[in-house]
Amino acid sequence: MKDFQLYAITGETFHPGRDLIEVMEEAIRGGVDIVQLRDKTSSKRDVLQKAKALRELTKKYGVPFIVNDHIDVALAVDADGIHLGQDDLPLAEARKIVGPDKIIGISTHQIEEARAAQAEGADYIGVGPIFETKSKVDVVDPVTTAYIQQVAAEITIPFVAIGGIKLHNVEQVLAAGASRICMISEIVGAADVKAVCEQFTAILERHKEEV
Ligand code: TZP
Ligand code: MG
Repeated sequence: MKDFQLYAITGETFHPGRDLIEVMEEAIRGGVDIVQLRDKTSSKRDVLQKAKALRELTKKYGVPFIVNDHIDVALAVDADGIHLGQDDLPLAEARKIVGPDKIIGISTHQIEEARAAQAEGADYIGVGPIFETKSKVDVVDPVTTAYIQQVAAEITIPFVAIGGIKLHNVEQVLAAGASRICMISEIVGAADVKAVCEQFTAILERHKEEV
């Protein structure tokens, strides 16, 4: 898969009154290089409509588009991949459905899950929640940056840190060994989405030069 560093997930509750596509376009223009549609409340039909619009947008900018949970929607709009949690369809079954070419990302909260995802052929893993987050209801306790260190030392597939990442704590995440970060609220809830993404991009680029 094409590598990425700044991953934005949708979260419409964080931008009331602002259009999803407008917000995500600003994020991409600020440096977001992979987008995920994550919608736990809308009807399948509404998820499909949003996925179609995001597919069009991401195609225009050449940015990979991932759908959370809804494998059928991902296939229907020809998304680049899907993202699954530990309670979703197991990776092997999901792979049978989407075929060899789609990206499959798996959320992990402990090293055993990371090892299993890698062994089963995940294209990338999510590592988190690093810090406290209000964006996920059933979330486990923060895994802290110690989990990033563990993954960085052992796992060879790409991993992305997630959960409570903000401009004020991102340096801790990068110092622990992450080179890809994923956010909902800090990006889509920003007053100036593009500017925040530009700041994260600059921090990521600076960090790349330092390591
Ligand atoms: N998975 C682990 S934490 C999280 C997800 C989807 C929520 C991240 O949102 P935020 O607002 O960046 O903390
Ligand atoms: Mg899920």
